[in-house]
Amino acid sequence: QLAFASKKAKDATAVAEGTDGLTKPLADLMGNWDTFSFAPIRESTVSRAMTRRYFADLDAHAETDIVIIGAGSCGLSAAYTLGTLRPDLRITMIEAGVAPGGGAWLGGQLLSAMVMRKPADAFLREVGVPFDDEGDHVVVKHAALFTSTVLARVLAMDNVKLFNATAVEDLITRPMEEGEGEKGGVRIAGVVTNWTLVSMHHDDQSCMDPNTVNAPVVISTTGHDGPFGAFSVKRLVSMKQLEQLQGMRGLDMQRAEDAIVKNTREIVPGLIVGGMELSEIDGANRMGPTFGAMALSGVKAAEEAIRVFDL
Ligand code: AHZ
Repeated sequence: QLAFASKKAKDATAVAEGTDGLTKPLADLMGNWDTFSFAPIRESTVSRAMTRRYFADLDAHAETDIVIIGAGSCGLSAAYTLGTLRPDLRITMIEAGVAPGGGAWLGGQLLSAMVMRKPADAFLREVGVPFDDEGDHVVVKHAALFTSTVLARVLAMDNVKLFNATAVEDLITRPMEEGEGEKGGVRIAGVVTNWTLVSMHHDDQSCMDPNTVNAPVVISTTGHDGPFGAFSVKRLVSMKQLEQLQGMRGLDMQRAEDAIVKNTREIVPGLIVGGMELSEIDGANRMGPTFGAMALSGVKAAEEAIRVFDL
């Protein structure tokens, strides 16, 4: 204990001297709190700093290369892969929640650790998420470590913009061109968006018309059916592009994860579906708290998106 206490004291001195892994500017601040003051600012400067950037982003992303709907574990993995492989593409992520991450802030129930079956450890290595190797599977000590690391890597990319608290309310469609598919079929040409609070209040406020984002490729990863989930596939049924949804089946970890990765694909021209949203189309099992399929379905969705984009 004594040894530990004296190490802490030594560390504190080292920090003040800026020699303990902290940057010199931060170390210089420490111990000077009595004379401390922030640089001056006017409130309007803060407003303009935010509004100028947000509206410039809305302007730039009104025409984009790829839209990803949903920033859960699958959507984030798709964004990481796409953003890394194709820095030339403009990638627009739209997430209904204020907090991106979907169900991946906990490993399962209220438990922290996140399990991934091999070979999904390749994705963790790529992104730089540490894990315990347990043989056939690996364990990240906290799901939030996975989500925050992938999120940080994605948000740092110049070619990715995340619009959170923004819901996709509809899909933009065009009639399929000849030879593209069956008569009456559509291709997806973008998404219709609104701020989530607006979307949630269409019934008790007068309808506020939405905004649009044009894109030749959309990846939908909105999770299984729920208050917000399975958005695009449900819309495909209501616009008669899919006959019906098979509905997600009961839990079978072994089958579910393989099926989700294998079935990640373009469902109608221009729309790729990944993650648990897929289980609703195909009647695939759920896997419960194992996340390898979400990461690798995201990787496959990104690969598919590049293929479709390059056609
Ligand atoms: O907020 C949703 C979440 O963050 C978002 N989303 C849904 N509808 C949207 C819409 N517009 C914009 N209309 C929307 N965003 O999509 C995200 C979905 O994340 P998720 O974690 O629910 O789905 P996922 O497929 O990435 O991961 C599924 C994780 C699961 S569920 C499960 C089981 O039930 O057995 N097992 C696993 C591993």
